[in-house]
Amino acid sequence: MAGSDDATIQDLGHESRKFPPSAEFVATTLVADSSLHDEGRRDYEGFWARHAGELLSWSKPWHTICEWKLPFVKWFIGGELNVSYNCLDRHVLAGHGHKVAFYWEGEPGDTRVVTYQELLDETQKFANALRSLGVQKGDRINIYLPMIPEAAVAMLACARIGAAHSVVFGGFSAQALADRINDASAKVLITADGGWRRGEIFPLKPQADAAVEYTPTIEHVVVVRRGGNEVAMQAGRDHWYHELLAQAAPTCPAEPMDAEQLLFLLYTSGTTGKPKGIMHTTGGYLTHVATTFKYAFDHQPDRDVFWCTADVGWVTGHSYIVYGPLANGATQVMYEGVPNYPANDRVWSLIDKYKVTIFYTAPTAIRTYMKWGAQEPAKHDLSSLRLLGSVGEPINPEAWIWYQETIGHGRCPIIDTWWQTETGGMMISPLPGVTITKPGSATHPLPGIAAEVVDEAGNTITRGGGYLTLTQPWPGMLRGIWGDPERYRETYWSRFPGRYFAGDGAKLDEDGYLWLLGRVDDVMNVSGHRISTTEVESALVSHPSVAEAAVVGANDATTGQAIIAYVTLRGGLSVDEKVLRDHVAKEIGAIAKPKTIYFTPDLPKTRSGKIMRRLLRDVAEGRNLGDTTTLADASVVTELQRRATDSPSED
Ligand code: 7RM
Repeated sequence: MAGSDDATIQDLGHESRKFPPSAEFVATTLVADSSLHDEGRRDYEGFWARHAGELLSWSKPWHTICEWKLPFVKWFIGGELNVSYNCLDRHVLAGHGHKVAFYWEGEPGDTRVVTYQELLDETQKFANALRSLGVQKGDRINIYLPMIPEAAVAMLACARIGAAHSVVFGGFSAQALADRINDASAKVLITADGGWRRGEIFPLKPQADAAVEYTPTIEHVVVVRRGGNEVAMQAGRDHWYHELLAQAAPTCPAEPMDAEQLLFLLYTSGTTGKPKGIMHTTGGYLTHVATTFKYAFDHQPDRDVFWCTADVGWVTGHSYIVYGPLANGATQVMYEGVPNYPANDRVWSLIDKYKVTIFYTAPTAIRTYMKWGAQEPAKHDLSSLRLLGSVGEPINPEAWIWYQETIGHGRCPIIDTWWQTETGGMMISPLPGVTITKPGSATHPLPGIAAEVVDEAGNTITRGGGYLTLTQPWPGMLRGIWGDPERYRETYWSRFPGRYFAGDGAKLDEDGYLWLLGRVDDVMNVSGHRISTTEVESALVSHPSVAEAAVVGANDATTGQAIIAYVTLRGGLSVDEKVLRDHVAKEIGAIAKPKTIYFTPDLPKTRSGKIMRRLLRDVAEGRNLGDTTTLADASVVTELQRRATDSPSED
């Protein structure tokens, strides 16, 4: 039996399919050779400095590229720039004012086309409006909005005048909003009457009102009219966005900001305790997201229409809807609602309608589309697509292959992009014109990024499973946790001295490819074997009847932990529990065979779509559930708890 002290994480999965980019893709890609990777390896500071200079406009040059006093970093010291100028003004000044920034589509089907000129005009007015409410450089502003263009305007207006924004996802409760406002001591809250979701209005202003009861620092509330639902407006405190804009002066010159000026806070809940306000600053962050947007998506401004399905409330929306794409002058689709309104083919109909060329979504969404069936995408012409991306969780090889064949028709490279709120932008991903991809592997660090897998003792390993660490600073790196430098050091820099570690397991295969293995808190220990949830889940999902699976280790008297699986089947299919257990044994070995499999129509997920294994462990071990408010649908676990007390195989 392997001792659990020196055991890292076992390497069970095997996936040998390889996909080089097609000759057709390579013919027009931005990068088709190893030059970027080589440059980044030779001199990572020089690599990022070159892109900072080439992709952004600076009003004052930096004197020092990078100052690294572990664990605190500064990039482009002495340099000045304005993020909103870089995302708007310079494109308009270059003659691209008529270019579409957003093809916006509301859930009910209403549409707006917003050009760069219009986005700049509205941002300037709203920046003036914020100033008229007393907002000054250095203040914090909360944003609590649906997916509407005003969300981007609000973020860019803050950036224009040097106020830091803190966006809270519109699906979060009044309590969650109040906690985040109070932690940041925000002065203004920007919200809407309501937005559309699943064919109905979800009210936001009443939630905002309930939050503001407990937030003494909020002086003003700005309300965008979107839902048209009746709302109460408190005189002196609450203001309609459109009324403020009507009174605002049309020009607001972009103020130069220090490269290390705080651009935003974004709260992540982490596994325990109070949410952390992750801090991102100006010059390094924009360099990171602009560079990765351009090269990982192979973005070419005169041919591409980009669609990222994330919400602006998550880091993916900040980096790859607002800052990365707009800094590159991209044309995007922005969609307000759910993917199954009015029917299960809404996403594919939007790709067809707007001729989307680059599509970026999450594995949880892909597995849901698989469950809904291939007939849905088949109703639409998806031939405009040339590149597909994935983010948020490990993508199982089976889902990867479905994405590649059924959505990409074998034509589109897939980039599986690993990164975190804390990293600001992508870290590990294929370069689509260069990397030979393997289904389920995020492949290699991007140019200018360095990662290593280490064992329990922190020694670098070159083969097998362990802990993913980052070994040199990068420009989009978090600058800290708002108000808590000690927690910053403790959370990210203490487990492996000198290395950044934020909780993910990973393995290196015989070709040096990285495979993400999920959060290390989720790793199971069965008879001393440390088994990753990701590999068992991928084995389950590789069975033709399985759409989605979550596995957890539950206390077991004989084996320490036993593997318990929760499985969702593809539409209309059924399968015997034993067949699935044997399938896992055949795919990755008898040690990984689930002891029990529960069939369930849904899995508990966070509101950003990540499977909540901690809750499933609580269910499996018969514990009372703690806080379930961060769940997308809390009824799922109640149902699972009920079933856990029944006989599992009767489902
Ligand atoms: C962008 C985002 C971060 C955590 C991260 C991982 C997981 C994200 C991938 C992934 C495997 C991926 N930010 N994760 N992308 N795991 N492959 N391509 O999701 O802060 O919300 O989450 O998400 O565990 O640590 S996040």
